[in-house]
Amino acid sequence: MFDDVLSRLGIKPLNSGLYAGRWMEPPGGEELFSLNPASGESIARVAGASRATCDAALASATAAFKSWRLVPPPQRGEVVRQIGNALREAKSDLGLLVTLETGKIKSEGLGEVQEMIDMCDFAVGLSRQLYGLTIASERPSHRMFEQWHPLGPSGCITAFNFPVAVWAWNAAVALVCGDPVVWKPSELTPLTAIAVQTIVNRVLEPGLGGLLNLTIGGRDIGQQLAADQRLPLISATGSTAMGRAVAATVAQRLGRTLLELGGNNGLILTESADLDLALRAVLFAAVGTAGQRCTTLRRLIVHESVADKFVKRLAAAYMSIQPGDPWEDGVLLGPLIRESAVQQFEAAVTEAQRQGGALICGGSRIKRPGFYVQPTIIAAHPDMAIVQQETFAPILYVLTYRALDEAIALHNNVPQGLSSAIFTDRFLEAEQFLSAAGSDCGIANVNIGTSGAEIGGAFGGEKETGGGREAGSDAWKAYMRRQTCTLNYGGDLPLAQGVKFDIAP
Ligand code: UN1
Repeated sequence: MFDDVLSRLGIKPLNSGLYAGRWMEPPGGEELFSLNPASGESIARVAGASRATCDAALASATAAFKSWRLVPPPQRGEVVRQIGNALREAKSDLGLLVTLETGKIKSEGLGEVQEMIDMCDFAVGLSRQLYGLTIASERPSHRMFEQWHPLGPSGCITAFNFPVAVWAWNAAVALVCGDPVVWKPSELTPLTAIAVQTIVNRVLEPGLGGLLNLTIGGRDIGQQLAADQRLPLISATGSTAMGRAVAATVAQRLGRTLLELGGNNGLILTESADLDLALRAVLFAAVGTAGQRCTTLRRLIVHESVADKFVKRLAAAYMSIQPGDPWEDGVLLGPLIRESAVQQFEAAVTEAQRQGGALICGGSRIKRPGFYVQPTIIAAHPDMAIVQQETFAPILYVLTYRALDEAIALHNNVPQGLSSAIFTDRFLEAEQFLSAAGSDCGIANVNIGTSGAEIGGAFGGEKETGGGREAGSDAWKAYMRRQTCTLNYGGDLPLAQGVKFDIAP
């Protein structure tokens, strides 16, 4: 049904999963199947990377670094500008492939490619703004400043749920910073990665083919990247368990990590909130992408005076959402990524009820082909252990509160710290939420849901979310090394801190 789109994106029935300056056939690793989660059927097969061919990708990036680091940053930006244009041309095809392979709805698939394009535009601007500071020296006739140099090839490990945007967050910035990239996408979404590689190759080949490399495989390939000294930076997005393993390996060799891990995002709904606005925000944040964003709303902390009224309206809205094929216009609910995700959803619903939660709506698998589940609301209480966990599915736990202090304490009382929101018309409440004693997350919103951040701001979070920041602000600094330089243009050699070290004349 989508053969034309697949062929325009260079997807064949069997594809090489290894690009190391050129496609390697066969790449020697295990074979993977890409499934359409809306039907459970195979889309195409991918031959994965082996240890040896993954090494070829590392060697390709290492060789490319030698010359790329010397290209002036605005010229590097020019290459990223061309990649952005190639993505613009491919937007509708690539967006559809994202939908086919992840099950996210059409407008979200297209939105994801738009996020890549936005990242390229951002990085082009950045290529002329890799600023260092000038620092006042305490010594006469001395000048002190800092400059930023390319760090080296970077490893980029991405998750299934944003299979291409998160690569763009990293790759577009890494490239203007002077760093080639070795990408290990999720083995659940290999085709979108292959399509992206094919699109960027139109710009990079011949000549710059070693800058962006691809190595598709499982955990062992991720660990190979994490362990390799040639990659001074590993940027990894995924579960907290994955991040812990990657961080431990990279720390062992004293490398740098940029981690974007689990979220358990909360929204405080106050008495004064605009409930219509809040309803729309909660729906998108909790049900959008079938609950499979790291920014998905998982905990609604609602003032007891509005709880019944709001939750009743929310449940009615939940029940009006019909599942459908995610590529059809107007569909809002697509599938989860795999059968195992449905099982985790079912186990979490059962466990939440065992711990004292009350099912308000949803709770079951939807009987149709593919991996669909009902968007689910569960009335919870704060000491339910499951509320502390991230289940990658559309389950929303509802908690109630009386005083804002209590709501903020409830909000912060989880191990993760990615995204957060408050809905209020009161200035004092909004400011309290944004204060140092307020939300402890990397992202804090007022009258906006927890998901759907735009690029430009630094994205990431605290605690078990891993502390990394990408996609905006000064996140580029993670991809460069800082050098502090002091120049003496006088005839004396004054020492800092007034130290004297003169030999007798
Ligand atoms: C993710 O789920 O890993 O803010 C990233 C958002 C998106 C990015 C999500 N722009 O929801």
